Amino acid sequence: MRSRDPDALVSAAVAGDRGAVARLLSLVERGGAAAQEVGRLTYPLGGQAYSIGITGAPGSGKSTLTNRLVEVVRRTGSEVGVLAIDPSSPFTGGAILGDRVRMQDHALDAGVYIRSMATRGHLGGLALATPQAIRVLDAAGLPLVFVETVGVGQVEVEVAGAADTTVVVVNPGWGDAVQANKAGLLEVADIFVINKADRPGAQQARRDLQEALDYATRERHRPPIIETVAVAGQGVAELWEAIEGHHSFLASSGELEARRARRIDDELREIVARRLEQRAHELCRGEPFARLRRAVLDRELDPYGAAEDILRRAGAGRPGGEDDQEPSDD
Ligand SMILES: Nc1nc2c(ncn2[C@@H]2O[C@H](COP(=O)(O)OP(=O)(O)O)[C@@H](O)[C@H]2O)c(=O)[nH]1
Ligand SMILES: [Mg+2]
Repeated sequence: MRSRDPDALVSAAVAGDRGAVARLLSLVERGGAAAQEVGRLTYPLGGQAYSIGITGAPGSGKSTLTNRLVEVVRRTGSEVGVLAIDPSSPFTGGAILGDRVRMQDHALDAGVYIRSMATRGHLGGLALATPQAIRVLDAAGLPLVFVETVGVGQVEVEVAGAADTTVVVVNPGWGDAVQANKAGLLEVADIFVINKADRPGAQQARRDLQEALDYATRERHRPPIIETVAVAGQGVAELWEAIEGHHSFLASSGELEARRARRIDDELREIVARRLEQRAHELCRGEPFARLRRAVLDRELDPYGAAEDILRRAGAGRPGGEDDQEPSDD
């Protein structure tokens, strides 16, 4: 199956051709019209997959843990997909390779599909490419998808939080990072893992987390804290139980649907925002734009007036439309 035609690739992927899945993910990774076409074709076929985000600092043991979780899941007979999202520049090829090597435990298992993904070139980057990639695996019939992301920046945390269940991995002695990432990571964590529990400080890390969670008084499932030694497989079965427990909780409380609806809201807003941003760049160049800039520089027009002019010509009025009227004085 050498075709690059999205239609043919999707049919092949649905029929179980993993090479076609790989090529679809490459199209998603590259972005543009072909990626959009992949999304259009795969979306109606999906809706079955459950996604699990694994996030944490670089080196916290996400890949090792994911690898072990895949082992546990495979024992239940379920097929599984793994996406290792690499948010960084082309220069971190080594890190991607590292994940690939580690994941080679499963290289001969046809029930496991593993892929590292960079998202350069995708309009909207990680935040928009990741759900599209999950949809490819969903359409290909993989019922479970692990998504490994580095939980450092705002965008990465958002990506991690876009899974059905989000696992945040910390290490003993991670106190500083807890402080630094507190807001973002506490917000998205459904389950905390203290990995490398073979090292000193695991109890302190647990107390730190518990205290931080006490402050985050929100009406929701309080994230359980699981200790693991991923290199030895310790605690991994408990972690999988916690993931399944969270899944059941979401499904039975109706929160899974609510969550997915909120994610669609976020995604739609993001797509529209990216499109408008792109449109803004297109509108703010060329001859008519240069003339307006001249007028502003010559103080014939103020910047807002010039922007109105540009937007009017683009067929976009003021944001808020009729509601956006000045308050009257009476
Ligand atoms: N001592 C110890 N080392 C671990 C454990 N889990 C992972 N590591 C090691 O930590 C390093 C980083 O692990 P990796 O899974 O690549 O982390 P990632 O960057 O978060 O994906 C590797 O050298 C692992 O062997 C653990 O539970 N205990
Ligand atoms: Mg990794």
